[in-house]
Amino acid sequence: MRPTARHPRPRALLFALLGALGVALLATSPASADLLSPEAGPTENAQKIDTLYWIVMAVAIPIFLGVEGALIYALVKFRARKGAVPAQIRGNTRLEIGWTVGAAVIVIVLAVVTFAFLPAIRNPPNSGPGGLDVQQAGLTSSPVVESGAGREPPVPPDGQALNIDVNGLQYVWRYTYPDGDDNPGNNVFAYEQMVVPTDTTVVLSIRAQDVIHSWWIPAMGGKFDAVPGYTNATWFKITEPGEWDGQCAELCGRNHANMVATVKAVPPAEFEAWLAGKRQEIDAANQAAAQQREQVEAGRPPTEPGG
Ligand SMILES: [Cu+2]
Repeated sequence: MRPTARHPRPRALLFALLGALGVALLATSPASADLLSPEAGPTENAQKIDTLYWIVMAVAIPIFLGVEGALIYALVKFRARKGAVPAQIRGNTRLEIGWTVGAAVIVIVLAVVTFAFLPAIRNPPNSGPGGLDVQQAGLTSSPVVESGAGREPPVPPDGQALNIDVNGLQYVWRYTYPDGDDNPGNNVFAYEQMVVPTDTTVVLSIRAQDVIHSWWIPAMGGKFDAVPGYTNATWFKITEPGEWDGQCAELCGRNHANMVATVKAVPPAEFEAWLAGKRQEIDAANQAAAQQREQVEAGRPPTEPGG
């Protein structure tokens, strides 16, 4: 049967499908962000991860091109031809020792470079001069409610960081802020959007209360498993105001795709105003709930809050 508009060739159909798949993949925003390396976001640890990635690439790409080039050259040059018999070579000690030692040296150099980078990726620095003074703001406590197994939150050299508790639940991220005391009952909390002060070292304790989730703001470098019964930790320090999007990166149920997150960095004064506003909102809601509870207990129908 000749191919017609109604019966296209299977191969054309395959190419069209592959093309559509390629366009779909490229159209997703993470794909167009940083094609070959992780995002180098607004925080030092993400930038260090990105730099390390490029150092490894600078070594790996020439090796890849060299090996593939030699392979393709040999495939073409020495391909089977009628009557031609290639030279029969067995072993070349110098060459074999050479590529074994060469490979070992490359691996050792990469390991040394990686270990040199690790401390700056793992350990948070102090807050900058324009950052929030957490001691003065009374936000030194750690709001982590649940203790158990896990990684201790990293501490900057001067011991001053804004500790935020990140809790993954189906299907939203909940952030609890410190309030200066160890009673977790009246801490300020927020969902989905995490507001943080600029130039301030922010340390996250990451956990989950139902199933496994994964905290992932690509620009902040790395994914962090949020596991029930285990507290994970990471940090960031953002110098300029801005907003960075993320997404739960562990399939956690049917609304996993909607489990998004944003980190919004604002100047310290704006952050404190936001925190105070949140506290008022939460207090007002608690009062309204208490009022309704009283009315229900007294047998009267509850009125709308504020009505
Ligand atoms: Cu999730």
